Amino acid sequence: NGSTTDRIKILEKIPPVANPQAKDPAAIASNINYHAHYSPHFSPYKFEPEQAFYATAESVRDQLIKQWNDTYSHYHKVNPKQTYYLSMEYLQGRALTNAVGNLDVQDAYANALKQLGYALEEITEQEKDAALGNGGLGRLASCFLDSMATLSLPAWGYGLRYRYGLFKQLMTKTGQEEIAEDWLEKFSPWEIPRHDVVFPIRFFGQVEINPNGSRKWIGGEVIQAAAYDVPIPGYKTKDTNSLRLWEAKARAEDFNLFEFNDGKYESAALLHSRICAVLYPGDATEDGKLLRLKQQYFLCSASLQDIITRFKERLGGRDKILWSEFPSKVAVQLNDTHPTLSIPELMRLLMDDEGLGWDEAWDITNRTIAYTNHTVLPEALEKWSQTVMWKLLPRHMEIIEEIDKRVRYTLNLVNGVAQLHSDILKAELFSDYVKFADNSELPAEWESAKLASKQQLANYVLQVTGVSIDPNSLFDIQIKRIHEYKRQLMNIMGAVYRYKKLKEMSPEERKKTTPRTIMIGGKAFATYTNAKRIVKLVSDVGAVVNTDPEVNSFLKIIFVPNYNVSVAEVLIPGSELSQHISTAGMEASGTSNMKFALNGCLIIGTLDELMLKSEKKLVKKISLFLVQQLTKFLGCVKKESKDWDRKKWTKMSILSTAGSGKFSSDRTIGQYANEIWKIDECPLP
Ligand code: B1H
Repeated sequence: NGSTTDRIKILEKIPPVANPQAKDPAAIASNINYHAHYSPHFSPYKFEPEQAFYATAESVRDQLIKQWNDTYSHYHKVNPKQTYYLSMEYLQGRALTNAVGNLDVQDAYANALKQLGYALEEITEQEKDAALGNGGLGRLASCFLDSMATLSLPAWGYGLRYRYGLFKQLMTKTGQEEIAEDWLEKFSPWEIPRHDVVFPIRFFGQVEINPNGSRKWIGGEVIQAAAYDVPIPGYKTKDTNSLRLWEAKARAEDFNLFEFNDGKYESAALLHSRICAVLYPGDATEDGKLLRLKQQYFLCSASLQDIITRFKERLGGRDKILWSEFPSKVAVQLNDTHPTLSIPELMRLLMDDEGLGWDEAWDITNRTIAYTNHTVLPEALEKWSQTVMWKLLPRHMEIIEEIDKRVRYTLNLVNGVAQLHSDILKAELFSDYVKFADNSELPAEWESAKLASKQQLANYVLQVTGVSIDPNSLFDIQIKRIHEYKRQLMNIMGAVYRYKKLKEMSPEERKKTTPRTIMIGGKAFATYTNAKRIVKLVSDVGAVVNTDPEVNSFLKIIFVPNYNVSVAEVLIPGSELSQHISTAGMEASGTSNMKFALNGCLIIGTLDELMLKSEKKLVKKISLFLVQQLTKFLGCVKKESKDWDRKKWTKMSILSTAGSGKFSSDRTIGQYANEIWKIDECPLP
């Protein structure tokens, strides 16, 4: 915590040396200092935590760039079948923490920064989360990228470079307030603009029919998709893949200077360049906006043009293109329906640009593209009127109608994100874990690790809410987007019930209960009134309970503001019990449940298998009936608090972690690679 002058003095003692492959702490410190001097983004003579973050990030990027380039050349040479993951959302979180962890240089960097007068944690905290997604679907995409690199799979992600990601949630007296999150405000040290990778994207216009019967989409408005690449390092591997994010740009020739001089600043070209301005902050909400459709088409068209270009580049000098080879070189995975325009777009590119016939193009498209479904909520199925579609994408509508005509009666297999696994814990596998759980030293070490994480979480809660919580109380957590079907309302009603019961008890009776801290966090879609009322209710209930001296050493209720990836990284390790209580049949899988379980947290969840008839009816109509199951929920909560005993908890916690291997995204991606994409690993030699 030195002063500005102290920091500059330290810096002056360390020689700035450009050394991209620096390994030992002293050399790394010199490389960080080099970036502070020679990659300047700030006024000179400053080395505050912010400047130190950018210099450190650039030093880590140095480490990544060589293996990133090597990976690219290696794929180019070997020309393996490659997967392309298309997603409208990625929730990457903080890249610096992830990169030093994956490169296994955490200690070296911590040490180097110590020489520069900083703690690594202080520096990593400077980074803004890249929040280009809403919730589980976006975070899953990011976990998948991580696993693809970790498993040395030739696989890239494609997405959009939104200027504004998911909003920042501020808690005020009136509840949630949304603040624009400008993650690119300064700049991102992790993205590399590829000025040589640019594709035209057309909107509107009309279909021209040639004398030979072939069709061509012409006219309308054309903008440009420009590529920005983000390196994706794998864990303990040299393979470094790419997340390619597209940015919309107006073409210089479309920028009408005369109009601009006439005061018409809103020219079509300028309007279109706003396509990537903002992420749609809806999570499973209905959205019929034209801009969203444009965003989706923009992602599909740019990515497929890029994929086809790479396919041609890798023909290895052969001038004849064998299109039948395309599916043995390319697999495209669609993250939910959002990028489904990829299907008619690939058909259009193959037929209209490459001259293939329908049957061949359809066969290639079928063998190339796969789709994952993430939800059964009807309001999440985006719909656009045919009028809008015909206007914006006339050629695609022709193709879509033809596909509809041809496949209307065939049943397609789709891929979901969950399966009810009855054989998760095989008896023999289990018995080994039980020996561990009963081992005399492990439970004590386990408990002290959990307590340390709880202490960190308590510090964080104090810092962001001003409320002090007891690390020895039971930490009971529910964090996810706020939605009626996720039943945060039932959880907070349970907390109110708990409060009332405590109030009725004598001081002696109270002392016999397990002190508990209930934490709820999540963002509500800005126009989702009921969700915002739930946020307000949780924070109001907390204000009453936390200031009631009679009970507040037995119960605290916290609304954790601005839930995002880096907040999750503090909350999940510190959890002992977590709530996954969506109405039966509504949650495709949930993903934080798996992260909690992996971190030794016990979970309360809805058992979809036992969906009751009465509840099935409820599913059809999400409304305030949502708390009908409160009595049942409280029964479950009561049982769990009566049974609470530390020894038993620890054993269950160890078994929970031990049984979580199945839920690693490495396992998921391994299976996708074998069963769907049919790709092999392609590790750097
Ligand atoms: C999930 C979405 C989603 N499913 C529409 N669907 C969106 C739909 O902005 N939109 O329009 C955004 C997101 N998100 C989640 O995916 C499911 O609710 C979870 O149950 C599932 O675990 C997760 C990952 O598969």
